[in-house]
Amino acid sequence: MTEQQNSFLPDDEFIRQLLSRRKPLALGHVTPDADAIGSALGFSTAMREQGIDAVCGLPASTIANKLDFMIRLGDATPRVDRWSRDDGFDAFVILDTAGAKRINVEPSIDLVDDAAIFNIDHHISNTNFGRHNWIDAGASSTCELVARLIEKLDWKISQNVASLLYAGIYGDTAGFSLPSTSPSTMETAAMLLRNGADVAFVGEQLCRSQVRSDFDLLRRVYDNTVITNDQRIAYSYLTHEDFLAAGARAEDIDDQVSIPLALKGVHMALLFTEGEKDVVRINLRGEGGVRVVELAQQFNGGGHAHAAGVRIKGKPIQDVIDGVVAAAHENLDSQIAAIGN
Ligand SMILES: [Mn+2]
Repeated sequence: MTEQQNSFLPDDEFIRQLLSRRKPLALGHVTPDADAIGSALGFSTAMREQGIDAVCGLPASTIANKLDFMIRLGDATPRVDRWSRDDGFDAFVILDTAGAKRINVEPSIDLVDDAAIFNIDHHISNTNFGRHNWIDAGASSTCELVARLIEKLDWKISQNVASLLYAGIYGDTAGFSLPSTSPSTMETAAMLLRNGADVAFVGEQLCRSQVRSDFDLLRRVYDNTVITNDQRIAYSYLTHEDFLAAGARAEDIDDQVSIPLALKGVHMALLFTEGEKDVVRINLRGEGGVRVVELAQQFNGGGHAHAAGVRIKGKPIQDVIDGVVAAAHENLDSQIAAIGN
């Protein structure tokens, strides 16, 4: 995290350097969510509308079913699954990605140590890996940052760009319902609406368009939910067999942790998923001011204060559950002791 926690805009040098680039590649994080897709595809589309030859790196196979509509909104922008030096990119704009290792596209940008890397993000755990970093951990979403930047630059905001950025803000704030939602978030969303963001379409796509495999997966998340520690921790899990039975993929895990989190009285919710064989992903959420980023960091994960993630390879899912749930109990007990209730 930089000191610029409430900087609403990047500094002049960041903007000057960014505007001097003619062929940037915009990238997001692995297993991209609405904010990663919205910011990478929205910003690259906005750049193209300004005559900049921007390209978006976004492997099609990594997109969740329910976020396919965002790819269609950004269809006018060329997308690549990989990049190479021969492509002639003169900058990398990395969005919504806390560390260089989490970038969604191969090969690693470490290969180009002289590259102009622009890092735009709101994760508190961002490692400032760019040459130019604009990290605002007070922002609801990277899409909010991008929308502010485009507005400041006085660029045209097309209807599709407005919808992409709105979808990212909506996704990261769980429909404007998380503590990260600020007056600025609402103002930014209103600005996007004035530019044609399609609220009903985005809402339908994100909230009311489940394919059958996603629906069947949710059924299993409900069935597998366990409540512990005086009802204060709830977790659920999906084994690799659960994915196969539902016909779902690892990429289809998004905000299903909201199911154990939805229980009354739950302060901390965890979702363990084995979408890929022998890789367990954990989504962590805290409610009512409970933090989860330190718990995630204990297992080499990261994220935001109240929403974080972990990946653990090569361990049986039951061992991961046992270890992490035990650590979650200790962590929550110490947080409650510190608050004094
Ligand atoms: Mn985000």
